[in-house]
Amino acid sequence: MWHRFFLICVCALFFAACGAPPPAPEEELTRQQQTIGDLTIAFEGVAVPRINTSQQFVITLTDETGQPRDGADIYLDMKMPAMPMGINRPIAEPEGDGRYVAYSAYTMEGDWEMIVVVRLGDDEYRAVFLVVAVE
Ligand SMILES: [Cu+2]
Repeated sequence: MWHRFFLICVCALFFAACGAPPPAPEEELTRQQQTIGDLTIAFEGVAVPRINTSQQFVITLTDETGQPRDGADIYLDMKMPAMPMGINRPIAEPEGDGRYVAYSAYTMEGDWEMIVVVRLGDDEYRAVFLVVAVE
């Protein structure tokens, strides 16, 4: 009986301590992707990025058969849905093999929308990826 009571206390303490901690910054990468029509846009960056540190973003384009798509003009539009944050639109430079790389920094902790704007010929594609930046 005492043993059981002790266990309940330990669990209660555990949940009190670990209720809703802010995510810890880490270097682990996250990869998210969206398919819009015939184009798949993948976004890769640090999963839980720290603010005001240089971040690398890798955009990968593939067509409906999984082949890499080169020749696109791409920029990212970094926005916070909660407030106007000024313009932060890094251009992604092509590296070949459907890969494009951009650099910028998150300037505030919280929810960011990473809007990837892709122009391929006359077509424009927009994919939105969500990232939470921490202090
Ligand atoms: Cu903000």
